[in-house]
Amino acid sequence: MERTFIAIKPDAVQRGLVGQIISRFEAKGFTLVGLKMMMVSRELAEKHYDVHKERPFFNGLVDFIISSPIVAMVWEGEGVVASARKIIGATNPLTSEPGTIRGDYGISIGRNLIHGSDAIETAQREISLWFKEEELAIWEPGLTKWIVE
Ligand code: DAT
Ligand code: MG
Repeated sequence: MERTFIAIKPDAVQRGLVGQIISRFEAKGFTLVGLKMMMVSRELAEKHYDVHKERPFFNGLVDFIISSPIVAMVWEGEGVVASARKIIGATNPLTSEPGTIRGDYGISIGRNLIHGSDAIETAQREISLWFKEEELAIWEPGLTKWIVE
């Protein structure tokens, strides 16, 4: 089953948006299989954002991610990688559609509330970077037959 890595960033945790953000993925019908609140080490943040290491915003981004706790999650479901990106919205919250998380709650690209893997291969890399296999729950919600035909 397809899985994606989602992180609620420090700004959203500080603003008390954890519950509302988790609710959106639950309400959509995806399954939560991993969840932990944590302070992120600089090493992990740098590995996670490795593709951006040459970009001018890299150091500020890493400083931001390690500045305060985040909530790391793994969500499961058919098409979850692309669908979660739509639920999250465009990178710059000023251009994200209303109805998306970034479109509803943000105005600044450097405070865009949430991370979601951008492709299936990226999701696999990120899930194994952030979670040990035994931290993930393998379960099928009883509601699945009412959500997936
Ligand atoms: P996304 O998080 O939508 O996948 P990304 O992978 O291009 O976006 O960039 C990772 C994060 O880096 C993004 O969520 C916020 C930050 N970022 C991206 N572009 C930026 C910019 N031009 N200025 C400041 N921060 C930026
Ligand atoms: Mg990205």
